[in-house]
Amino acid sequence: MTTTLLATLTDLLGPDAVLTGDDAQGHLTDWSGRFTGAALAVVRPASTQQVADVVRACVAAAVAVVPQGGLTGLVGGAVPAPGTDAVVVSLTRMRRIRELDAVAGTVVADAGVVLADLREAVDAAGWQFPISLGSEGTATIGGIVSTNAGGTAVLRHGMTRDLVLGLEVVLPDGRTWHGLRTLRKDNTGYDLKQLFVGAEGTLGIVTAAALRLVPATPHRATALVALPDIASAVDLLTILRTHAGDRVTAWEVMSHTAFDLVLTHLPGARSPFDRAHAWYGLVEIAGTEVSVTDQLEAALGEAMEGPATDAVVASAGAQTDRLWALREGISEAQRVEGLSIKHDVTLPIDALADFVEVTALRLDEALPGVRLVTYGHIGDGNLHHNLSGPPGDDGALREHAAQLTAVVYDEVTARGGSISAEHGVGVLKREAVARTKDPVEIDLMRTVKRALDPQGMCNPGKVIV
Ligand code: 2HG
Ligand code: ZN
Repeated sequence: MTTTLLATLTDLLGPDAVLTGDDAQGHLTDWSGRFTGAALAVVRPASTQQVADVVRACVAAAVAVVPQGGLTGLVGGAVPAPGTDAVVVSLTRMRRIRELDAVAGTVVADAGVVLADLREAVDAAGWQFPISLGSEGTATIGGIVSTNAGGTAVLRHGMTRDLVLGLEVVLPDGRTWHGLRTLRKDNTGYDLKQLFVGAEGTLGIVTAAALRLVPATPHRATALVALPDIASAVDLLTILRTHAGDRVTAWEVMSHTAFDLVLTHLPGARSPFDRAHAWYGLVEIAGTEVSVTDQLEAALGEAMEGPATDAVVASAGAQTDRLWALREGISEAQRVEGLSIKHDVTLPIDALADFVEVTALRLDEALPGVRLVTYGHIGDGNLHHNLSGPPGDDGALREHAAQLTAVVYDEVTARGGSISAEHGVGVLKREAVARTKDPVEIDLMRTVKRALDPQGMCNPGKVIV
């Protein structure tokens, strides 16, 4: 059966687009290195028609498909789950921007278009696509839609979900739903596109998306702020909003542990401060007027009388990039440091300080010396409350991982938070989600999955168990 399926796929796509053995390896481990799967083959279709042909061939052979973008999701959503005999469908050859409407402010792009390429094309047309990720040079449009990606500008512009106007999806039975409408208003029944956003490929394969753009904000003012604690970061958000309203585009926070890892591992990284601080915040205010810099300076002037202990405003584009590199380098720096246990969580903003304090104590009790690498999108209540082992002792971290994660999830749930803020569920969190979500919600999710994919053809073993 397998040989027949491989022959059929080769007939459909050509030999260069069907990878097996060593050629497939690059598609079977995600960016974090933590998730590796095995596949019958990795296929690289070049069109929606070819994706549909692949799905139909796999359905006929009763072999599941695993859709794949840039492999930067970090929860194991885009490599086959352990024990599945699947065909990986990489969308990365489908990289055409089909249409960019500079009057309406919409773009239609293939699933394999790299996010940074889309952002560049949109910028050139005088608009902005505001999903901004450290991984945007690799992440794809199909991937960000399928995972409902967040990033650093959610505070102002929302998650990917808020920017999707329409989708084209190859369904688990091989039919194609041509839902690429760019209408702002369409109230003709269930909002089907939203089912596929964040479904991580478990309900079908997103092959293209119609996206809403936002007006360009050519003037950006950026500062790195030193803070004594996380409560001060929350207070500062209020001050920033008083001065700049919805022009506050990013408000990111980093613990000194996270910041120091970047200084250690990112070539050329340097702190702009002459001494170390407990916490750091990165703020960006953006708009169409030059006055964004005045607004930032006025806000920081007020902050220096209260929550902030020091601040540096970027004076030029190059310095802005250097400050952002300190924030966006954390994930990579933690990877270079060794094993990391990731907790991408969200809480009500006023619960963050207590959450950080209580978990720090409980985690250190569970594994003395464990390092809390806390950072994230504090404006959204979203922390990456990640752990690194005691220096040189990844073994202890591996051994205690389940217990440590239970502590974090426990404290998140007790405060009405969510155990996955922006990276989704994949294989990493499927059991925890099934355990912690309202049983009615889980039941509805299973009902939707059964209705759209009764044979379990699309990305088995992900999201729901
Ligand atoms: C970030 O905010 C990303 O930098 C990555 O969401 C988070 O690596 C991580 O845990
Ligand atoms: Zn993040």
